[in-house]
Amino acid sequence: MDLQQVRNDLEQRLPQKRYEHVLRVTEAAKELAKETGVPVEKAEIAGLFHDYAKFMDKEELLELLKRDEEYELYAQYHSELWHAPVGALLAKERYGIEDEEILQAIRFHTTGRAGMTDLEKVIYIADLIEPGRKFPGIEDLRGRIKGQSLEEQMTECIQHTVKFLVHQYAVIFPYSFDCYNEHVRRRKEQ
Ligand code: DGI
Ligand code: FE
Ligand code: FE
Repeated sequence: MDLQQVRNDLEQRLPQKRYEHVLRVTEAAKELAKETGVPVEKAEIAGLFHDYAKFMDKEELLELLKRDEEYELYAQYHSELWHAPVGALLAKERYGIEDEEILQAIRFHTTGRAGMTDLEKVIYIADLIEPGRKFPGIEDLRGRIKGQSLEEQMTECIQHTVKFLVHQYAVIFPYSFDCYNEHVRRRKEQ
């Protein structure tokens, strides 16, 4: 796969700030992958494609989503979530990415899920904490996950997201809760 071509396509497709976010997520994901024994090449591809479908029209996203086996589920939730499964679909169709692990990492980068692979966690965490992210509590979150295992980092990150969503009375996608519950259960077992 010609990753330079992918970067050029992304630069054309996305607003500059979003493109820069994608590059920072990719770098953060490669670094975290290296630290945790996850294939760096896969992290790079998943990182580059994770927001591929961001900034498509809601109508276009919904049209593509209709071909997804979980269309009925996603259609009931906020359109902000749709770019993740649609990104995986387009990575497969337009770029011939067949690696299921990479496709799942793109698909679940927004919500997480129960039973995430290490690659999925790497992309989820990198997306949340890349150096350009500025939200209240980010410094605290970065501090808490520093030097922790991938599992611990993911627990902190999904807790942060669920807390943030609850705080704004957002409707929460069931997989986000599944992810949170699984991680908190595991922590209590330890
Ligand atoms: O695409 P990004 O901005 O880089 O980040 P993202 O894909 O992780 O998240 C996109 C948005 O989706 C972000 O504002 C948080 C929101 N989100 C994540 N999980 C849920 C959610 N929104 C709702 N309503 N429900 C969720 O479960
Ligand atoms: Fe995203
Ligand atoms: Fe992102």
